[in-house]
Amino acid sequence: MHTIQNYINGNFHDPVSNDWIDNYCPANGEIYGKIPNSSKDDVENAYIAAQSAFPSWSQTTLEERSRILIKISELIEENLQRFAEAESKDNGKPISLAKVVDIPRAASNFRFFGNAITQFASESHESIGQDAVNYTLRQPLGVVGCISPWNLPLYLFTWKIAPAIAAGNCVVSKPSEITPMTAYLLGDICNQAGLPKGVLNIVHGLGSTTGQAIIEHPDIKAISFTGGTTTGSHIAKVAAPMFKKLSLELGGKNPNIIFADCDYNEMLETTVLSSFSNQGQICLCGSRIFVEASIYKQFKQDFIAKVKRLKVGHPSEPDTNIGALVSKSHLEKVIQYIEIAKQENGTVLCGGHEVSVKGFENGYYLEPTIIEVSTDECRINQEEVFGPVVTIMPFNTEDNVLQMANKVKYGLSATIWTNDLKRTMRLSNQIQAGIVWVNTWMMRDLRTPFGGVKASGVGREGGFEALRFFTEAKNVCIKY
Ligand code: TXE
Repeated sequence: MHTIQNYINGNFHDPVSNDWIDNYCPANGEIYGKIPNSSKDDVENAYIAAQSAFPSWSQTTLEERSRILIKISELIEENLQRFAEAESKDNGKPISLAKVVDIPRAASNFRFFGNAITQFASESHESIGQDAVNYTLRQPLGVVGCISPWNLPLYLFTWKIAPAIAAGNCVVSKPSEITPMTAYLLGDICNQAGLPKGVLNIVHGLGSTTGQAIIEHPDIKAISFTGGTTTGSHIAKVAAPMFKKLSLELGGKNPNIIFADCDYNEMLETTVLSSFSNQGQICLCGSRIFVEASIYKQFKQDFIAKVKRLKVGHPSEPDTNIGALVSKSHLEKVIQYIEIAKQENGTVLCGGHEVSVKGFENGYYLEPTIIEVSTDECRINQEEVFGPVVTIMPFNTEDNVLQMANKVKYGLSATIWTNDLKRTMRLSNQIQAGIVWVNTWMMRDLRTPFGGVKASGVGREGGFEALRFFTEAKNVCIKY
């Protein structure tokens, strides 16, 4: 059993109230540790530490900030195995995935923003004929709040923290209570890298207690949040009357649109990944697959055959493709959606059942599941399941598939498979999404804007967008 503590002002602390919650291992369903359920008092202590660190950190040279961020990145890389094991144990994801995606990406986030801040520039406007010049200052906000989810724990936690710190802010952060471990380990790394005390504070606990205390705090100037749409909407209601800056990256129900003229084999390989990577628990997964009618039968046959070969197993086995879902309640939610689909006349083409992994019978395992639907309007096609479940259905025309692609409340990402350039341009322009991938999926360049439209959120992360979010623009006008 291990005990996770809050990281406040560079030190590790028990929660003031001595209130704890259990930490579960999804691979075997056992409690393997406890984490603080931090109260308002802990958040206040974190705030005070952050506020005290701000005057000095905001005046620290960009070179020095950059050096420290890059050092954090290097230390994460040096501890790759340890971090990957911790992430896999906490989340249930295959350790092989954590080693090549989650942890390297967390390191890249620090390296990227460590470099980006040295290139972040603002505008100057010469007011010709008025003997004046205007320039823009981009100043850090002060103390900001970062709240992250459980699906890509360290990856998404650092995606927020790195730009916040790089821009000169001090942070009160909360990882998901379901997957707190790697954020906890990060505290020690920050100390080793020489990050000054109080620049980053990590408080653990439930959304309704610790998270709520962060979003309600009157002096926390901005909230960067990734998580469910319902939670995002609640955060907006609480934070908006206090005029906090908000960046909300929420759910998705992303279309994967496959035309007959695509590179078939590449599409098939990638579609397996875009459907089931991380047990389908990525907001960018393509959970609604639309296939042009002329290749539908072939696709259905090949896709089922490939998915049946995926191995559901213990996350630490090197050949495991699908690990455990993150929690018992999440597993139950996903199973319930499969039942709803059946009631709505969906046909389960493969999967649909829990898996009992030998020796780990109480783990939260589920077969990768393909459901054929005859209408795009059923609940399984409209609501975010966030598990290893995709729907497939044929389409006849570009107009028809565009309409179906856009007829959901979400608008995070979309994938299009075609070799027709004009069609690519038409669809990319008209699809309601923040990110469109053509002939690929999840290819990321950290300079690009990242975020969604409609119920998938507001604001953009990534590159200079993130640095703009974490700074306030101030215009200075000088008459000479
Ligand atoms: O997320 P929550 P949940 C979707 C997915 C999933 C659903 C619910 O469909 O099934 O959301 O998941 C914190 N004030 N996504 O309930 O609650 C919480 O502690 C402040 C999509 O697990 O949104 C955690 O740190 N914070 C998604 C974070 O919010 C609060 C990733 C996210 O948890 C809070 C995860 C409050 N009142 C789930 N309540 C994506 N977009 O990638 C909760 N939190």
